[in-house]
Amino acid sequence: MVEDTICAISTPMGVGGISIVRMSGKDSLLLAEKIFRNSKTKVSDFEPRKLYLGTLQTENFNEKCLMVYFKAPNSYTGEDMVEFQCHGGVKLAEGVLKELVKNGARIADGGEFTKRAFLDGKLSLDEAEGVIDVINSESDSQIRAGYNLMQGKLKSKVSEVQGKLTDCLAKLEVSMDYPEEELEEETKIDIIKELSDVKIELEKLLSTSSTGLSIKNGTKLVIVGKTNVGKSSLMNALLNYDRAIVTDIKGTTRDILEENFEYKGVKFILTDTAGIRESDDIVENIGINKAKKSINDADLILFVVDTSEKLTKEDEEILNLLKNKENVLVIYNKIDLDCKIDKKDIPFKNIMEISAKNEKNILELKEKIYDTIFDQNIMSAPIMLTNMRHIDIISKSRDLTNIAINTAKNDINLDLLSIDIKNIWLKIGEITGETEVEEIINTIFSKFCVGK
Ligand SMILES: Nc1nc2c(ncn2[C@@H]2O[C@H](COP(=O)(O)OP(=O)(O)OP(=O)(O)O)[C@@H](O)[C@H]2O)c(=O)[nH]1
Ligand SMILES: [Mg+2]
Repeated sequence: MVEDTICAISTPMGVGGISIVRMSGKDSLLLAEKIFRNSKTKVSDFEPRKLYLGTLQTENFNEKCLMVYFKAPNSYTGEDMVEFQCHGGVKLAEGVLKELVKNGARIADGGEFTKRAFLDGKLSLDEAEGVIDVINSESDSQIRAGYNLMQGKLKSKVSEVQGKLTDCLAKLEVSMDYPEEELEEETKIDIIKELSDVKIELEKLLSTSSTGLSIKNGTKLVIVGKTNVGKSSLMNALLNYDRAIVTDIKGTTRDILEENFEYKGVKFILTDTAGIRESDDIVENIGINKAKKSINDADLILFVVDTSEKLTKEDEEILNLLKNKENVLVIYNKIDLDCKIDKKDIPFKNIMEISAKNEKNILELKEKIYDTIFDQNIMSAPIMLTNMRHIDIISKSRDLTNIAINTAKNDINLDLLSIDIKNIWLKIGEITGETEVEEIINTIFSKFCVGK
């Protein structure tokens, strides 16, 4: 149990309807008693989880606000907590905070409330990471993934795997205690089966990681093509407003333009680039080089081709740049005009026909992009790995499982097998924080905002 009482402004620092100032620690109620008055009830007699209207006295002003008390262990942090719901505004909230500090509270570090919840056993490490993911979400799917973590779905899976490993260890113990029973062979067969199941479970989780990371970080779409094919028109059509300048002058877009849009709850990061061509213009060439480089960052490359003109050597140069890529969607644009290209010259199978200018097939294109990137089975998987720390731990746990399976198969003694299995158990326990080192715990909580 931590000794001091911390305080922070938990709402953003700006003008708004309400500001919340919160405290956590054993002196929270005592401190509140010094500065808050309600006309009927003494603060020390306040019922937990009930809002009281009253006056908060500070050095420079009196604030009429609401107070709520949470009695340990039934609070977010697991400690005694008090929250004041004040009028919005930076100065006012700062005045309240100063008053709390004057009376003995300490200003909380970023994430310290959640860290206390973790130290009190209210949350596991992965659940706390879910909290930060929900707060930082920019799309519905990020919120869903964060909530799944926060609600302990990954934690349950970790416990399930650890349960299987504990079973294996118990069987090994029996076999080692009664060598005369000749259980050894049977035990090994049993354990190989259990470990193979664990491996399948871990691989199933790992198979969600690339989709999970696309959801967590946003999915990168890069529009490329030669000049004037309608890349910027396509960007505007996908965003549904005029973000990029469109003209019939070749080389209109010279720099990278980036903007986000959401489709089916997923955040897409859309990049428009300069048209690729031979140019003597220094500035344009910088843009063209940036365009070529951005191809490598894309989750999906939208290669725009103007069907109203024959293919040129610029189209061929781009085809050459894309030739070994699998993440290409060819977009035949300007289908409102006569088609002059031979589609056989473009060796990609994933194709969509549109008219960016007339906004024809734009919704269909969004659907195609979504279907190309996301596998429905993975999207509806109960657990999706969205966090590099978790992916790394699960991948190392899978490798350790392989090592243990080999040990079991290679007739090495049971003591060694038992050590291998314990290593998996400890590694996977790092996800929930059961077996995590302090340094990593501190890094995780330092990513939180103050007041959470
Ligand atoms: N008919 C027709 N014209 C289009 C279509 N899409 C774009 N255009 C026209 O093509 C011209 C070039 O469009 P942009 O969107 O600026 O082309 P871009 O590929 O961004 O060109 P750069 O920035 O120069 O590389 C403009 O005159 C657009 O109005 C379409 O679907 N049909
Ligand atoms: Mg453009």
